[in-house]
Amino acid sequence: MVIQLKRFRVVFLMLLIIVLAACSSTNTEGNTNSGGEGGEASSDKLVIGFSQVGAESEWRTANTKSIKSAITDAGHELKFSDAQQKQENQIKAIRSFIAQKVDAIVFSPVVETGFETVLKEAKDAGIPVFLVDRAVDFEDDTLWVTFLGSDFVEEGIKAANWLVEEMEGVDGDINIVELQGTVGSAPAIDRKEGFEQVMAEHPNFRIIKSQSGDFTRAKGKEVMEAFLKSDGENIDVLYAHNDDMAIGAIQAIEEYGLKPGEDITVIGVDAVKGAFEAMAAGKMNVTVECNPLFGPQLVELIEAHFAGETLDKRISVEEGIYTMDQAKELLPTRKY
Ligand code: GYE
Repeated sequence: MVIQLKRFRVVFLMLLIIVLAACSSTNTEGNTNSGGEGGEASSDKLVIGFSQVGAESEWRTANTKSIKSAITDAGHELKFSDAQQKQENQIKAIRSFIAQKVDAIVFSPVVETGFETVLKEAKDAGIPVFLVDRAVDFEDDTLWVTFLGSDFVEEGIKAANWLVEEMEGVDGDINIVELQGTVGSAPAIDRKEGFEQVMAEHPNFRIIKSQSGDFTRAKGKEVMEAFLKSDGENIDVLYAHNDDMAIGAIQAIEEYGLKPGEDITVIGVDAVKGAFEAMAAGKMNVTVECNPLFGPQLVELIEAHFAGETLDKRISVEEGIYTMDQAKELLPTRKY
């Protein structure tokens, strides 16, 4: 009886060891897109494909640099693709990453919709997708592991709250022109929505013109020229969805013969160095921070996923708001 029991124990222990070994080998070899459940290959050296939006702004340049160097500094291999703000280029890039059997895809979608099919292809190939900076607007949230980026609605709210406070005591209507970001992109949709939410409670603030400047300086200048042509002296405020468009518009305002920062209050978003320079020169009034330097945080998340951790579906970057009077002091400390 005793001998039998001992034998049983030995057999049981052996079985346990086999089961445990099998489990750990599925953990290192399995390559399924677990949509946040982790349990993938070890993070020793990963091949990561990064599909970036483009090179349209100072923000984007800083973001690309931060992500690229965080990936390579951590010893991973990077495959990079710049979509030049075109959705079809991003779809092609993702398909090519799938064909090359990368371990993970980092993806900043230029617009919110129209990527379901290609992300489904990545999921079917067992490749986890990490959304960065811009979110998507579709139901199936198993198509990506996590989203890492800013709260753009909150940025619009911050810009509007600053303006309401700044204009306190001013009688009559306040006429605002708005330079929107890329049509259909998350930051353009959300920065508009957040700003309008606050404005809805203040009927004397009127958005008299609103058009896309595609997040670039050149387009920002061009559209501002058109605004000035039709509304000229009536414009009190410019709300630009990013600093680059605000900087382009500042040039248009000067060429028109008005003083940006004085005759027209200029609001931007991003808090890039160019905005601090414009504020230090008295030409821009405020910028809402949108921090692009999340490369190291992203790599930590990718590695955590491959180590089997479950990640939240949305992870936010913390940021502030900066005004003209702080610009000279803060300019030397800005990292992007
Ligand atoms: O604000 C703008 C860039 O998606 C947050 O894209 C990003 C935006 C940023 O072109 O400058």
